Amino acid sequence: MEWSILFMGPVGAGKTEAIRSLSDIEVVDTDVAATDETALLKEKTTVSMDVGVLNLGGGDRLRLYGAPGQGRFDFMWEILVEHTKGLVIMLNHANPDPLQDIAFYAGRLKGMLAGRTLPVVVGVTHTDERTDRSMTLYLEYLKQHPLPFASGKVPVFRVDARQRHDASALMMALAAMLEMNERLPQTVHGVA
Ligand SMILES: Nc1nc2c(ncn2[C@@H]2O[C@H](COP(=O)(O)OP(=O)(O)O)[C@@H](O)[C@H]2O)c(=O)[nH]1
Ligand SMILES: [Mg+2]
Repeated sequence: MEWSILFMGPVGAGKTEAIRSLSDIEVVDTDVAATDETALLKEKTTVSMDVGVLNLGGGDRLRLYGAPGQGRFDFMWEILVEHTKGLVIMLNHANPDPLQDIAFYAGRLKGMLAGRTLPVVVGVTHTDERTDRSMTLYLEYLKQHPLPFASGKVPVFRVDARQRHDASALMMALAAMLEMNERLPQTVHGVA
């Protein structure tokens, strides 16, 4: 099987770094020339998107996409979200208000997914830079504000995106959820 995975989150959360750590191919850093109202008058704005591949063995692989961080590139977000089978929400623990970040992405994703559900994992980076702040922040937030587009429980991982081991743990969790989603309907169907 092959699944497309989308990494979303604020600039600096480690999306590019995680995809670089994971990818078995050299990461393609696509510079997409995008025009908006101002750009029509002035120069082109360049937005960077990452593309990588992670081989899981047995012919299974994940295609990894890092979404551009800027909210105004909505058209790209919509295309990426439409085609993705799983989501990684990356958060920077050292940002001023990471809960505001998760709320922002949750809101946008809810709108774009329009009732669809899919496996979601949360990766929290830069925990080495904010040791005074607890990880339970995220678990409590998710308990109080469950993600309506998540097909199951949303695991929260402490991730240093520079470490392949950390990023892999995130991917293994997501791959297991994807595989369950593929096989469970068949099993249920078979039993019924
Ligand atoms: N100290 C620290 N730096 C990290 C961690 N994770 C990622 N980084 C660094 O944070 C910076 C921003 O990461 P990047 O992948 O460019 O973020 P993006 O904007 O989401 O693509 C890079 O220099 C990463 O190496 C972490 O857990 N701790
Ligand atoms: Mg990036």
